[in-house]
Amino acid sequence: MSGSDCSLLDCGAPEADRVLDVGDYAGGAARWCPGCGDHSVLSSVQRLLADERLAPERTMFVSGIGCSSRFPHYMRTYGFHGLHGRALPVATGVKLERPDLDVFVVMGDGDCCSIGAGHWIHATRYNMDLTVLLLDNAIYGLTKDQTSPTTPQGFATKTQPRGSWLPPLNPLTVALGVSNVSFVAQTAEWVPAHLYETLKRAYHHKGFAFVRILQRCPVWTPTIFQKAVKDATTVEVLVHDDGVPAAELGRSFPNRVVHDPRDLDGARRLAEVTDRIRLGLFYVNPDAPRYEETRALPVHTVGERMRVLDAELDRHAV
Ligand SMILES: Cc1ncc(C[n+]2csc(CCOP(=O)(O)OP(=O)(O)O)c2C)c(N)n1
Ligand code: SF4
Ligand SMILES: [Mg+2]
Repeated sequence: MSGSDCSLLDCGAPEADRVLDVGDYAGGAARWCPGCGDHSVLSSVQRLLADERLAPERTMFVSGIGCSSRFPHYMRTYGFHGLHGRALPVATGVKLERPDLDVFVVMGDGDCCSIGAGHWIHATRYNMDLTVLLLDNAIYGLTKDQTSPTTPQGFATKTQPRGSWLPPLNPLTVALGVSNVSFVAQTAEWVPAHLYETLKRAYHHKGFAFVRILQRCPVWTPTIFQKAVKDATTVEVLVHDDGVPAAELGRSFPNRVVHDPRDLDGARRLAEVTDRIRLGLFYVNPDAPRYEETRALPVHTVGERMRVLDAELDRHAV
């Protein structure tokens, strides 16, 4: 659409002939603080949409409430800036009614791991075809410095000025512990090549593609990723032919761990480690059943429905 008068919804050109570039996916000017990691995620997502030639009118961004949840405003696609913690139920409804849409979900750590945790667990199990981004800055950013479930133990905030009392929740091990989990990856917004490849791998996964993105908040948690940003040797990159391509990271990230992302037990072991940061695809199962498909089975009679239900339950029986 660049250089033409095409609007989001009324482009005269046939879809196949449209030429879209990154700028065509840019919405309003982002109002995040200078240096906020959300800017980097936005750039990567816009680039992904341009590279994948996604039709803006068939692409949807759903968010909750938080700094990160302003994301849909900055995309020139459809969007739904919802309620704190409720991005996933909205996205589930959208995808059920409009399976033809590409649906992206953007949540903060408070959004996803605190108030929205119940939705997160069940949405993981439902495994609907959504690309789900957790922008984890380990703090409630928008509401100005409250401890979140992922705040490191001992880190002082306005709500826990003597330091967070508890060890943080680990979003990776939580996601990997949910039955029917189908895709779990971790990346960091300050490693744009890895961020982009991870988003791309997640977008192409058919199912609930959960990506935890480590995100700097220079205002409230300026120190927590400092070591990893300054010293790449404290980071380990998961590598595998079926994983997130990491060749572009070149020599800057020398520490590599070969990990087959089909290995769930291995993924759980790798995700448990908290003394260093690991980036890559922890787990993928492209065959996990998706709710939109199991729900849409072409059955009509009660007997047929019972048989399908029995077969589905038997599949999960130990
Ligand atoms: C039901 C409800 N509870 C609380 C709030 C207040 N609130 C808005 S955003 C937010 C936390 C945001 O933190 P996070 O989800 O981590 O996003 P960030 O701002 O860090 O990107 C809270 C507690 C709200 N808007 N609605
Ligand atoms: S408060 Fe933190 S998370 Fe929010 S926009 Fe500013 S830097 Fe980003
Ligand atoms: Mg946050």
